[in-house]
Amino acid sequence: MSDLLPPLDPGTKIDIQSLLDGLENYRPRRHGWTWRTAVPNQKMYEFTYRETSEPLKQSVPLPAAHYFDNIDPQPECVVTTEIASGRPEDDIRRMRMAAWHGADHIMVIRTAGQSHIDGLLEGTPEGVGGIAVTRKQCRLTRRALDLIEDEVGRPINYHSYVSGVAGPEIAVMFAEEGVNGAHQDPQYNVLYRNINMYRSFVDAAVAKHVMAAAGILQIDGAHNANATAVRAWKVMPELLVQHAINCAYSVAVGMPKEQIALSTVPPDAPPAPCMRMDLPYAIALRDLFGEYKMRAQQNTRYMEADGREATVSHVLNLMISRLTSADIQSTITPDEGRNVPWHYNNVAAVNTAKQTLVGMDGLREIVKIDRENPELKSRVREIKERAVLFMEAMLADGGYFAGVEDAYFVDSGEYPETHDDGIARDSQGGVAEGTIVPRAEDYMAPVCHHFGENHLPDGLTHACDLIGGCTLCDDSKVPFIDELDPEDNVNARLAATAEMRERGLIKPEVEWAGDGIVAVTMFLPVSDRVAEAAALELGRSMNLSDCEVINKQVMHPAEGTLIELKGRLDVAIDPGTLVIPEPAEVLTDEEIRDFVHERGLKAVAATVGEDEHSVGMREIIDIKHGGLEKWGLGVTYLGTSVPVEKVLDGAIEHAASIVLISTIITHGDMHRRNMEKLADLAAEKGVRDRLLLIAGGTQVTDELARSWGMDAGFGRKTHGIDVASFVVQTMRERGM
Ligand code: Z97
Repeated sequence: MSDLLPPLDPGTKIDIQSLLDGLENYRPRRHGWTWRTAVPNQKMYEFTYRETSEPLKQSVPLPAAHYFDNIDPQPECVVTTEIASGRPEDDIRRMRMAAWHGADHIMVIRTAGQSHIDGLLEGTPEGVGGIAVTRKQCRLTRRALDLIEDEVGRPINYHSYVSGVAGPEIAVMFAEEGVNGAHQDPQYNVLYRNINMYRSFVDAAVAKHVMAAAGILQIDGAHNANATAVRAWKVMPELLVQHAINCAYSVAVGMPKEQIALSTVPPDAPPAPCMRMDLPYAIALRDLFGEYKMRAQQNTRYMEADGREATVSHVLNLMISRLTSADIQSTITPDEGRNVPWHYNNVAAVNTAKQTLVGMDGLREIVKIDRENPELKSRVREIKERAVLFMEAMLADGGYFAGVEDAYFVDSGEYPETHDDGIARDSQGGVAEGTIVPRAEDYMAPVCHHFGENHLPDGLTHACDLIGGCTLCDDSKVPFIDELDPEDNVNARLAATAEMRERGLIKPEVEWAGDGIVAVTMFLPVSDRVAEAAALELGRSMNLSDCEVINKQVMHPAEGTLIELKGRLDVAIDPGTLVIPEPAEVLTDEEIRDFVHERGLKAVAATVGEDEHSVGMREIIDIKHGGLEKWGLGVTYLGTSVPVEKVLDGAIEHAASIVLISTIITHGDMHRRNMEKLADLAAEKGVRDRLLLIAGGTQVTDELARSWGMDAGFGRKTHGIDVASFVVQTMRERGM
């Protein structure tokens, strides 16, 4: 029944409509979590990697990869991206982008407070700050990911959250729809969503049991204490306790240890001396929970609106992952603080993880944590001791539930120190209090993977034989309900952008198709409050609506402020109206170098006439700027304001086959006259055929230069590689 659509074409956008067609019959082709396949000592280009996995079939390598044969090594751990556009149809497109950069664990962020919805939602309503997790949304996403994983050649784990009063129902739906990973931690419900504590643990037992059966990897919620606490570095002992409670409870209700991942986050960020504070914690955690998986989450507690700052914190976190361990490396868009989770910010975060992990490949072999360092040793021990004391005291005080009533958790004191500012919950209160119904003596549920007492008839091996199969055993029984809301649904939203898609119109976008949002970076030479007001005004003069300053940073209180502004640009471009120049072919460094060496190619270069401008020419020549010298080309630079005759004499004297002249000044058509003169002189002296005459300058175009007797002309934005490629290609063509 898994009617797969035709494979994705890298040159074509994913067709959401075709994913919706026949969705009611679509079944996921795979269940359960998939790890990457590690390839020890993998060889790529001239390098051997220690900690990489099978490469992607198709991907976008890091920008610098073109220096290294475009390799795109992937770390051995799973890399997460969190996607929160609020619309499934746009989430999917972003998932495809992220997968091409190396994400293979895709979390959809749920709409704010979905935990409070006490049943399964239907349809694909638009969410706020994330998406409403519904069956249709899950199925649509999994169907898209099935295509995307074929495109990149690597399984992709789809992840969501099993929490709230509807937790067990959601767990069953996830099992049915092939969701591969989920957060599940009853402590999250209790502390952050004020759901009754007993109900949360009863629900968790049922949900975890189902997740275990479906092979869904579980991530706990301990990191939320770090993200919530007033002083995040004080909760380290408590984090260990939270992990311990969820691990032990999960194992007790039947979850295999290899399906249990700890959500661990380095609690601090600079300007705190974070490595010295976070590393002992990471070590203590791994000492105690070595038999479980580690999901290394990035610190979000101290994330501001500056992408650069967040990226550095992320890199420091990644270093901890490399020095200790991480089975899953999480990423957060590097601008959570400004709440603009945009397509390219997801990609930026995934690239930060990929770049840093690959850059630190094998680091552990040569840089070892000094476990004997007295400060480290005592701190690791201290964190563990504080956690044990926490646990012992809580037990003495009546156990977990009593502890929560006593506000043991998320206190900003480092246990046993307390600041009495923890979260207290009433065991007789909270959402869904008093809703636990004891099972009757003869309770019986004819479904598989049911948690707890179930009085099945004697001799029955499969509970669901009584009803001819349950949805977890018989796929065809999985229900589907289509959109219920006539306005808030994916088809209606797609209809609103249909014309744009059909005509191929181009609108800027950060989040939703056709949203028109652009971000403008500007430096304003005034203080920050004035800069903010001025930026909004400037945005309006740029024809942007809904302008908002999303980041500002003082460069100096009086000298100026850096501003990042977002706004909406309601303009669409018809690609049919665009004049798109053919890209000049650029050769590889190796090809150029070989050609230059074989022939010992030489060039003379000069700024001609009465022209003293030499910067442009030097950029084309100098090795420092990626100029012609880079490939071993011998360039004799004759200087500025050189008469054309001298340039030609120089070429003959140095046996050069390439003549580069540069002219910026165009008064009286000087540039034309110089080029024509050079071409005429070369012909007169009988050397025209063995020379390539090339002219450059800000006003020069290839067309003009050729019409004035040159072999080529290069204008603004030319790089050495463009000239070098032209030289090699032309010499080959002409048999020079
Ligand atoms: C992460 N950045 O990667 P609601 N259960 C747990 C959670 O942590 C969450 C929910 C449920 C984070 C993920 C925040 N986590 C984002 C343990 C949410 C979701 O529907 O928002 O109440 O629950 O871990």
